[in-house]
Amino acid sequence: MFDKAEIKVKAGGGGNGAVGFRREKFVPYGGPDGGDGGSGADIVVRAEVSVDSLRGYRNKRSYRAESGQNGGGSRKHGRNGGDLILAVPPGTIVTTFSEDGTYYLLADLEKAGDEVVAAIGGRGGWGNTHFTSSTNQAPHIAQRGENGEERAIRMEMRLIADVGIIGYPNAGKSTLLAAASEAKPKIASYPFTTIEPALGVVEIGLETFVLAEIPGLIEGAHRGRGLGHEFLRHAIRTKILIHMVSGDSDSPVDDMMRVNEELNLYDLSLAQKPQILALNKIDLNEVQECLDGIKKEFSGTGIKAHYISAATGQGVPELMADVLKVLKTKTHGVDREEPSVKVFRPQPRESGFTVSRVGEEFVISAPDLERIFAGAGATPADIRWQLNHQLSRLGVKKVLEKAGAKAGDKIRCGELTWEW
Ligand SMILES: Nc1nc2c(ncn2[C@@H]2O[C@H](COP(=O)(O)OP(=O)(O)OP(=O)(O)O)[C@@H](O)[C@H]2O)c(=O)[nH]1
Ligand SMILES: [Mg+2]
Repeated sequence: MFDKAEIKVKAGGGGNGAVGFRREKFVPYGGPDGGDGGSGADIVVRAEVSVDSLRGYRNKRSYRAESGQNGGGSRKHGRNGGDLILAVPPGTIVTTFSEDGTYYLLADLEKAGDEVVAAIGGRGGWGNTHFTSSTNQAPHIAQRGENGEERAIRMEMRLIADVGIIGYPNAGKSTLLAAASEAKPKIASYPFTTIEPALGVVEIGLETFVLAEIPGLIEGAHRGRGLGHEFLRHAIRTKILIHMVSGDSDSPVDDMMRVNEELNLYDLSLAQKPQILALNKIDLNEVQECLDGIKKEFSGTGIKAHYISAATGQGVPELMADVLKVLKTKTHGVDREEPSVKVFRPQPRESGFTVSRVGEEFVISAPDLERIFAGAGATPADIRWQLNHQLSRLGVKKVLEKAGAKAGDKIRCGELTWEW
């Protein structure tokens, strides 16, 4: 079972704005009519019922969305790119990670229809019609489209089981799963037989629930020892836990407490899930002999336990009936209130600017301004005048003057350099 994928996504870039003028008889430049560029497409990760694994993302690791088209004359707006939808199974968690290895959560796509924009498409650039003013009727500048966002994302699918079986290796989790459902997990007398969560459907009369073996849980699992770290996240989705301890252990009560401590260290919500304790292997003579002592110890802790033999099936129907009873109280309680479909929206990008002095030049860094470019046929004087005009419009002029810029000083912004 494949339940994790790491991919690269790149949203579409915005189309460039156009520098264009209406053609009119005897007027060298009719009014400006350069259209805006179209927006680049977003990359959206969406949970869909028709998808049941992340397997498809194992081979293709890199995704690009369509770019927006450039604007044209006659105010023709460039076509927007169509969003690229990456379908994943419900229960997928999307995280993104930066180069320094920090992960942060983008979204938890719990149900079908939940979606998140994993990479935002670039905005289209403004055509020259946006740069007119009362004093400048023939702007020769336009704006390039923004680059599409590029990200590395990780998608992880959480199993959605109602009930998880936890416990040390060899406790008999697989044996119980096999006894209670049609599942046929591998059973063997050595630890770590099960290396991936195994699922089965338990039927009781007309009612069913999904039971999952959460394998590999040992001390230090929360720090990545054993396999526990890999799988504890699956347990987070379950509503209740069957905590299995082996009756032939030196101290079943200690085992139980140590596993609970692991849960606590991994995630508090896991530790707070209702647990049903199942002491296993009561068919063994050695367990029978000390069963009274074990029962006393457990009742001393106030915990109600089921005493079972997963191998012979003794006590298993009673255990499952009890599980179903607790499950029903959980399902009809607060957990039932399903929120409506969630759509995660990324933060809008920052605009704004900074001015710094680099040697003789004043350098303006401003995402929106840096994308301004000069159209063909513009004279340097035109450009200088128009750019300076834009700077004052955006309030950059004041900041430049404060920084000491005087007429004739060199200003640089993106690829353009001109005189103040
Ligand atoms: N006598 C007896 N043996 C059992 C019982 N339940 C499980 N076993 C044995 O205990 C061993 C481990 O059982 P599994 O079901 O593989 O245990 P597990 O908890 O799934 O172990 P891992 O997957 O390795 O973590 C096997 O040899 C089983 O046959 C039981 O009720 N009685
Ligand atoms: Mg197992």
